[in-house]
Formats: sequence, structure tokens, C-alpha cells
Amino acid sequence: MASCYTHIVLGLGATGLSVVRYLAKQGITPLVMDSRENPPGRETLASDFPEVLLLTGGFDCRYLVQASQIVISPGIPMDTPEIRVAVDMGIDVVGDVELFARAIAELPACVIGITGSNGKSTVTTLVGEMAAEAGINYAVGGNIGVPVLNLLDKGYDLYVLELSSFQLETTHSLKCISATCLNISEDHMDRYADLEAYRQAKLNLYRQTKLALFNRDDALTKPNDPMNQTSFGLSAPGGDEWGIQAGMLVHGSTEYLSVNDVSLVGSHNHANLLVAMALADSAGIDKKAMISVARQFTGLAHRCELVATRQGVSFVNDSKATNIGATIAALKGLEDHQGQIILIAGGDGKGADFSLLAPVIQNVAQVITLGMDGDKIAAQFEGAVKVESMAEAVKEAAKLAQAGDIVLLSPACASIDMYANFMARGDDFRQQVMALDTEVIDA
Ligand code: UMA
Ligand code: ADP
Repeated sequence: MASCYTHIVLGLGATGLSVVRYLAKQGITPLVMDSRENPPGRETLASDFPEVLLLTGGFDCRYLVQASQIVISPGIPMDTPEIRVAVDMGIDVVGDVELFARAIAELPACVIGITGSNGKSTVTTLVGEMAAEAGINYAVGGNIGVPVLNLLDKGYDLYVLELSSFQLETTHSLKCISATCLNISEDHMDRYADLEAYRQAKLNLYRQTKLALFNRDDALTKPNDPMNQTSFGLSAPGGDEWGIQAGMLVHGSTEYLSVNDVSLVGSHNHANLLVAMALADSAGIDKKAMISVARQFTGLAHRCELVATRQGVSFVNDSKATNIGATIAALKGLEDHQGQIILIAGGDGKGADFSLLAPVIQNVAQVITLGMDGDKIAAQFEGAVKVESMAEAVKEAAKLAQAGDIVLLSPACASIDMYANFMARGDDFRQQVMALDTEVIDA
């Protein structure tokens, strides 16, 4: 008979470790299980929590069925058979964000929630920067890379949270002062039955928010139920909406700043800025702070980032384009570019339908593909060049490019088939660009 643990933590990545730490502070010693043989948090767990037992290589049902609470990491699907058994038995199966929501309900702090297929990290960072500029005691966390439970002790007044569909599937009581679903396009189709199932996971965020901010240019982001809501979008706004009128970012009839004074590039980033201002407004952040950030913020690394110009060719790193929607946004953003675009794409497609890329990819001069699903992208573009490595991709691109052209790494895929994460992929791209022989560029 397996010993009885009231609390079980599933997954020993960043989230699992944060949950163990959180439970330990309450005097609870959980059992940890991970389906991987060698999960990343193994050594930290052994050194910081030697009393915690770790079982690897699967989820043992004998323990699960006796638990009163199971805290599941976002990387583990809720429809894993062992989890389904526990849910059917009425066991409290929750994610770390749900534990955070229950704890924060007792505190006088506000939460802003941000989800969507693309732009989450950009918008989360923008709102955080606006809070900083306004002198608010704030924290940024969630899917952006800082597990939410790690932020609880510090007594912040405002939490700006990036939330993934995975995290929202296991979150039921998060109360936000404002929340947004930025956009919906195909992503993680290996985890969802269809786009609608993925969308509904994201729309969970609106359930208990004081103000829902949806994207009026994307009908899929509209809340299902009537609630206190307003919209942002690139058109002229009506009433209390946020939008663009006569080249100015505006809230209703109140002007904020000219799009020409915004440092971020691309119309998708204007939408990001509008919603960031709307979210900041709901937290009482003053207009001056918002405008100052809008003027200065040039964007995050690995998102359409110019890494080098060599012999007049611009090399742009958009490694964070881990789905089709992000690559479409990057290519649309470059539509007015005078020179040619050479696209490097491919990786782990997560079950995506790459035919959605076809309309925009036709404007590209050449497509170079790599990675596990590179062939599926190559099938959308006649004459695509298939390569095995980033070094080869960059060399091929450099051979084809002429002054005035752009070589764009925008993979439309996750990186995990070839790299630890999208940052490592972007860094490799940058290194390969830096390592290019002048002869290759000149050839
Ligand atoms: N895994 C197993 N077996 C397990 C547990 C995990 O195979 O028992 C695998 C997962 O399938 C996944 C990987 O391990 O491939 C990591 O999963 P995890 O749940 O342990 O992840 P964490 O390290 O806890 O990081 C998670 C988020 N990762 C995922 O949702 C996959 C991080 O978002 C987030 O920053 C972190 O919590 C803190 O909140 C990353 C991400 O890729 C950036 N998110 C996806 C995205 O943005 O598209 C949703
Ligand atoms: P996320 O956190 O949702 O992945 P990021 O801000 O990290 O979002 O950006 C991810 C990718 O999406 C980048 O390639 C970026 O250029 C692109 N992107 C950013 N904002 C948007 C948007 N509003 N619509 C479409 N693509 C976007």
C-alpha cells in the first residue's frame, strides 16, 4: 500500500518547484511526480527540500487517488488518463495560478490578467513599465517566466500576469480588475481538440474580471457573456473604446499620443500599446506615465528584433514567433518594405495547419526551412530550400540576399525540437549572422 500524501505536485519544472516552496511555507510536505525520467528541478529539490519525495517516469495512480489536492504544472495536459481519474473522483486538481488566486483573495492587491495567442509578453511588460513609471509597487509574472507563487511574499500592490491557455484551464477563482484576450489564432493544436476549445480556455480569464478588454478587430476575443466590457482596435473608437483616430492613439475622445511618436514598430504593436494603456488606466496609472513608456519602449528581444545589418542586408530575429499568427503579423508588418524578404521558418509545429501561411508567404522572395516540421512549411512555397541547421539557413539566406533585403527568422513553430527554448534559437541565429564570412555575403 502506497503511503498517503494529502498534496501532490505534478511536474518539476519552474512551476512545480514554486508550488513545493509555497506548500513548504505552510508546513505541507507534498509528494512530487514528473513523467520525465530526469526533470529539470531535480537537483534544486534535493538540495532545498531533501524531505520531499520525487517519483519520476510517470504518475502513480495509487498516490493520486488518496490525495486531497493535486497541483498540476501547465505542461501536463488535463486529459492525461491519470489526471482524469483524479478529477472524476472529485479531487481538487488545480494549477499554481489557482493557488495564487485563492491566496490573493485575502490581500488588498489588484491583478491585471493578459492572455491571447500573441503579444502577451509585450503587453505584460508594457503594463509593468507603465506601473513602474507611475511609482506603483508592482510585479510582473506568470507565463512570461516567473511563477506567480514566487511573487506572493513580497506584498505587491499590483500584479500584472501573463496567463497561458494551459494555466487558465486550471484556474477558476482569479479576480482581475481588468483582463484581456489580445487575439486568437492557431497555437498548441496538439493539446486542444480544435481552435474553439483553445479559445474557450483563454476566455476563462474574463469570468471574474471587473472589466473585460477585447480586440474589436478579432471577434474571437469577445466575451461569451454580457459583462462590463470595452474594446481596443486599430479603427476610430466610439464611446469608451480605445483606438486610433487621425494618427493619434485615443481613448474615446481623449488623445494620448501620435503613432509617429511610438517607438514600437508595426500596427500589431499599436494594438498592443492601446490595450496596455487601457489595462493601466483600470489600475489608476496616470496618462503621463503611459505616454512616457509608449515613447521609449522599443520592444523585447527575439520579437522582430534587428540583430545586425551586414552589407546592407538586415537580419531580423523573430524567434518568439512560435505560432503561425506571429509569423503572419511579422510578414504583414513588412508588407511595405521595398526590398526582398527571405524567411527562415520551421521547428515543432504543434499540430498547426500551415496552409494558413499560404496567403502571406507568397510575398516572400525565398523560404528556407529547418526543423521537425520544416517540410510542412516548405510545402506552402514552391522552391523552398530545406536545410538541417541554423548555420546552414543563415548562410543560404546570406547568399540570396542583396543590399536592402531582410532576412527574417520567424519560425511559426516552437523551438524544442532543436533548442532548449526560443531564446536559444534566437541567440543561435544572431551568432550565425555574426559568424558570416564577408565572402558569403558578397557572393
Ligand atoms: N513535462 C513533462 N512531464 C511532466 C511535466 C512537464 O513531460 O511531468 C514537459 C511539458 O510537456 C513541457 C515541459 O516539460 O514540455 C515544461 O513543462 P512545465 O509544466 O514543467 O513548465 P514550467 O517549467 O513549469 O514552465 C511553465 C510554463 N511552461 C509551459 O506551460 C510549457 C512557462 O511558459 C512559464 O513561464 C512557467 O511555467 C512559469 O509560469 C513557457 C511556455 O512555453 C514560456 N509557455 C507556453 C507558451 O507560451 O506557448 C504555454
Ligand atoms: P506571447 O507572449 O504571446 O508569445 P510576445 O509579445 O512574446 O507574445 O510576441 C510573440 C510573437 O508574436 C513575436 O513574434 C511578436 O512579433 C508577435 N506579436 C506581438 N504582438 C502581436 C500581436 N498583437 N498580434 C500578432 N503577433 C504579435
